[in-house]
Amino acid sequence: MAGIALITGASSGIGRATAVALARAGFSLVITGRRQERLAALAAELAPVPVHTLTFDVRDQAAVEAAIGSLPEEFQAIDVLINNAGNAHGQAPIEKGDPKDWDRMMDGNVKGLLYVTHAVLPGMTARQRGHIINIGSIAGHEVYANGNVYCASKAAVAALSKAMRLDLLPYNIRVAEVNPGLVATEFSEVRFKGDTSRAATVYQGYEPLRAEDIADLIQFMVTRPAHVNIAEVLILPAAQASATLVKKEPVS
Ligand code: NDP
Ligand code: 8X3
Repeated sequence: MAGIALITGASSGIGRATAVALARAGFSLVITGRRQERLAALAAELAPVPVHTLTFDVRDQAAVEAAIGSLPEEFQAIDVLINNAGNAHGQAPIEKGDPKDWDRMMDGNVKGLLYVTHAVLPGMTARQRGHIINIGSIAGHEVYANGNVYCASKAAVAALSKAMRLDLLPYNIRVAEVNPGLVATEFSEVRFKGDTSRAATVYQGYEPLRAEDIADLIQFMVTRPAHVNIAEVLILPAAQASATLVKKEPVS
């Protein structure tokens, strides 16, 4: 067995694909999200790989602590933490933004990542080993118009990834940040609050990344020898050159 990996946001997109890839690579899994039925279906699909599901909202610190504290003994020694849960909510100029959306993004993408990390770290520091991969974004390194709070939340992930790498060095815990560009998942449906046709236009006229492309990268990163830390990666569709420059063909 390669170890135990806990993946947040495994009910969809990048987290789900990462669960599939790491199961194939020999990891036992703890998969988390709010949609229990999806997690249960994924666990059944991955059988006989040992998979434990945990249902919680990463914004609820008490729920995060209780869920991770409830892990059965055979899933407690987490080797790899993939801090993936997160979303954008809305895309509007700052003066028209909805503070409820701002809360969802800062509480989920930033504080949620911190809460999960806080719950997992005592075991990693005690064992003097671990590997944490934070899913940032190109948006955390390049602000774009109307991206304001989402970009800020991912800039915080970038700062926290660097800070965690410094602070956790004494414990032999590797910390890395993966920064995808455009990946076709449920991300835009969530951002545009269920407007599927608007969401679809984000991925039209070029070939976006697939969740499996990010999962491939993560699998590669977590299976490097213990002395190797691929600390920061920007991964883009070939048609994307920056947060806003995408070579699109006209859609007929
Ligand atoms: P999806 O919407 O497909 O998946 C998001 C996942 O996060 C779901 O499993 C969802 O689970 C979980 N999640 C969201 N909010 C919470 C919450 N409050 N509590 C618990 N779980 C939560 O999007 P992606 O797979 O694309 O997104 C995954 C990560 O990748 C995010 O951090 C996103 O910012 C980042 N990213 C995405 C890019 C893209 O273009 N798609 C590009 C760059 C980064 P559930 O709803 O069941 O709780
Ligand atoms: C998701 C990619 O460009 O929509 O982080 O911000 S983008």
